[in-house]
Amino acid sequence: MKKLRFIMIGGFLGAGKTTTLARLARFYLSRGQKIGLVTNDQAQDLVDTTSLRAQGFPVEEVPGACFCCRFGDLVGKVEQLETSQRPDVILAEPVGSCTDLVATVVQPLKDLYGDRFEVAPYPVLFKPSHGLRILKSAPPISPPASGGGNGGGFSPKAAYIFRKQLEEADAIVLNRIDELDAATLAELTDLVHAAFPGTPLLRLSAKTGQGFEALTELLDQQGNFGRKILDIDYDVYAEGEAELGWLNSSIHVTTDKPLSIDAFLLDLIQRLQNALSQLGGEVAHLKAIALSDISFGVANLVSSASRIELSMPSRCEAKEFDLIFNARVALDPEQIAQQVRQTVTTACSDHKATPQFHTMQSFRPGRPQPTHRYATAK
Ligand SMILES: Nc1nc2c(ncn2[C@@H]2O[C@H](COP(=O)(O)OP(=O)(O)OP(=O)(O)O)[C@@H](O)[C@H]2O)c(=O)[nH]1
Ligand SMILES: [Mg+2]
Repeated sequence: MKKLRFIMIGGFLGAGKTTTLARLARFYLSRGQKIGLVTNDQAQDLVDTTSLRAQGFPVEEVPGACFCCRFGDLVGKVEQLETSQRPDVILAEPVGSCTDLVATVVQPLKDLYGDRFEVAPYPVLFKPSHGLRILKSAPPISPPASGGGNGGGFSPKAAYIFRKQLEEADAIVLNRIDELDAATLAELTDLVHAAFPGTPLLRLSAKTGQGFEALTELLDQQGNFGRKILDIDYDVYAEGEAELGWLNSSIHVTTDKPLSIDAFLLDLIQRLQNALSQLGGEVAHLKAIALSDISFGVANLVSSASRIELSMPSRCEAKEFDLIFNARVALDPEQIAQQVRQTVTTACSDHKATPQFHTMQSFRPGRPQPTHRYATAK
């Protein structure tokens, strides 16, 4: 029986994983292969699951904790996709604050399910907006002492996660090259080579497709990949993750007159960017999807200093839509929840709309407790 190809794309929050997976999904479909996607988050109401489904892809979600802590659920969701889609390729997106995935996901998949799954090389996306600042700062004493140092807007412990994610990659994929000038690209290339010597570096724009062929060639490779077991301090990892406030919320919005979904989304994220920057919380990723009967739109902000992007314009007006909102910000989750509630309420009022809050979960991610952890590579 032909084995199912399992592809996981890592990278920090907002690095471009979902954009890359959607491009890969379209690529494999165009090659005549069937696909299934698995998303993952600390909680339910995930923008990525909704947006990938809205794009027409078959998606299963593992909510509640990262793949490593819900390994059985990950396998269960892959099996569900096997039954419903008969896929040739599974595309999986781990939580962007999660690391140690080689020891806790890749190795167990190879060892326990090697007769059924064929695990592809593990690429990790590099996010320039935070990565440049993190790699430019002095290399951390590993693990970092609390306080001091430059975490690229985050604490040194959150920056520790960023570095560890790249350390376990079979290849580092420098994303967003469409936005980088030649000097920055050269600087980032040097910084990555210096920090992770020996790891192949690919350059990609998940948005435009530039450099995409090198990624698909890498993912097609056979060989003994996924063997970089991290030397990692779980206390620092857990503390770094817990410094990020998490919020997932779903809201139903109604108006008397049709409202431009795109203008509303942009305005909402803009207001939140302003409110959060006043509180001093570095944004890892703010994302919102609005779904009406006829279309959907997605807006994103990937760092406090970045420009807001309408990554998927809806180009429609609607009198009613569902809004799913996800925030990952280095701030007290209670404060994020308060800001989101207040901002959605005032934005709706200014747009003569009425919000109905269905769910709002805000928390700090709990300590990762992997189902399996392989200390050495098989
Ligand atoms: N300019 C540019 N923008 C990109 C590129 N790749 C992703 N983006 C944008 O970056 C934002 C975040 O992309 P996502 O694919 O959602 O990132 P992610 O890693 O899945 O984020 P999380 O799931 O929250 O960790 C979106 O606005 C994308 O449109 C790229 O190559 N170039
Ligand atoms: Mg994503």
